[in-house]
Formats: sequence, C-alpha cells, structure tokens
Amino acid sequence: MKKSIIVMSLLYMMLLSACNPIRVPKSRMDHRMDATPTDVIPTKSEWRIEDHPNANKEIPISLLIKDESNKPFQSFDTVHEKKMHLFIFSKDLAYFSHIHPNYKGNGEFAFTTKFPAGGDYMLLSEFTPKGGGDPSVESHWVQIAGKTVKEKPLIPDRKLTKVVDGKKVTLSFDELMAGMTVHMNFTISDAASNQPIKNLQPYLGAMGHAVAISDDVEKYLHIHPMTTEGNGPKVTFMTVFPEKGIYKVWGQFQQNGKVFTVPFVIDVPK
Ligand SMILES: [Cu+2]
Repeated sequence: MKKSIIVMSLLYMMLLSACNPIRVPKSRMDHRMDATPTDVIPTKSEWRIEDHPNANKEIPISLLIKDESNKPFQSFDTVHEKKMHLFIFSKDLAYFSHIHPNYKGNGEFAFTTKFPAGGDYMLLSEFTPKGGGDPSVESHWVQIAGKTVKEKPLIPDRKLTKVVDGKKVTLSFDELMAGMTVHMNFTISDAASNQPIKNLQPYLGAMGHAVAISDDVEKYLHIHPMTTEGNGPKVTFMTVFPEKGIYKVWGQFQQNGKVFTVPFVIDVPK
C-alpha cells in the first residue's frame, strides 16, 4: 500500500509551541501562567496515512514519536490509564472524537477511525515519554475526501445548559477571563426527573475529562478535575485560557458504564 510520510517541518514545530497543553500545578494556583509548560520533553512525530483517505471508511493511521535526533522513544508513561490520548477535531470543531491508539512498540502508535464527512481534520495526540513531566503534544492535519458538510461558524452558546443522553448539564465559571486560573464547573442532573446525579463513575482515572480548543484550532487544553469531590453532581476543573476568544469545550463523564460527551461554545473575555 502506498503511504505518504509527512515529516514535521520547522514551521510546524513553531505552530505546535502555541498549542501545548496547559497544566496548572497546585503550587501555582494563584499565579498567572503563560502557555508554555516547562517540563515537556521535546518530541517530533511522523504520521502515516494512505493517500486520499475517504470519509465513512475505516482509515488506518499510525504515528511515530521520536526525539529531536529522530530516534524513536521506546517507553511511555501510562497517564489516565493510557499511553496515548488522541483527539480528532473537524476544522469547524463540529466533530470531536477521543480515542486511544495502540502502542506497537518502538515509538509507534496505531489506530483506525472513520471520518464522518469530507474536509480537514486535526489529529491531536497527547503522551508522556518515560521520564517526562508534563505530556507532550503532537498534532497533524489530514484532508479527507468525500462529500463535505457546510462549515458552521462557531457561535458562543447563549445558555450554558444542554441535554445530552438524558442528562442535563450546566456549565458555569466562578469568573471567566483569559490568562488567569478559572474554575470551570459542570453540574449534572437527570433530565427527566431533574434530580442531581450522584453516581458518576471515574472515567480514565478521573471523575471527568475536559478538552478545550480555540476557534482557530491553535490553542488546546486538556483538563482534569481538580479534586475528587465525590461522584457528582458537580465536577470542577481548573484551567487557564491563554488568550481571549471563542473556545469549544467538551466535557466527558461516565455513568452506568456509559460515557457521555457534552459540548459548549464559550467566549472567554480578556
Ligand atoms: Cu483519552
């Protein structure tokens, strides 16, 4: 099978520096933070995907994680139960998927996925080579052939309450502002009975996961809950939105063995 290999260019590395994940260590809770984590092992990646992949078809994809001298990393830490977390976003952020590639050894991860329509998608992987502190991020754009859906402009939600899979989820912030530590709360109740949900289950080793990405798909944040506050109905995340602007946030939680994903579009003021 013919495969195209895309090696990361210098320009790509510069772009990546703008989309590192942001961690908020407890010791730095009260401080303003800039978007550059200090404890990240520099990595390079090489992505392999067939030429002209089509929508609605299982597409095998692999990526090789290498160090700066192009040597593949051999071992990776298990973080939140997995060696790699991978997110797929359509360019308009309408489509989101969270998957866990298989580690093949010798720096190589592999997965298959089906893209729902033609268009551009960002693949964003997060992993920690052994000995690293904060996770490294490698991302890659792919162009999928097939019928496209019209891109929807990202409009901030007027009401931060949504019903997903029978759950009513409300997003709230103690104070929302770019460049400062914010507490992001998801409050979850049963949509039919309006009763608070108190039996959330840990999903990948935490009471929930949240991912946020800026509307230009440049700034990415993967956030875990700050504390174990019981099993709902409120799950609080702490994070820093690096710049003002529109972000899409996906919260992921688990109840009765089923994961549900709730998206919100927010406008982060300066
Ligand atoms: Cu994951």
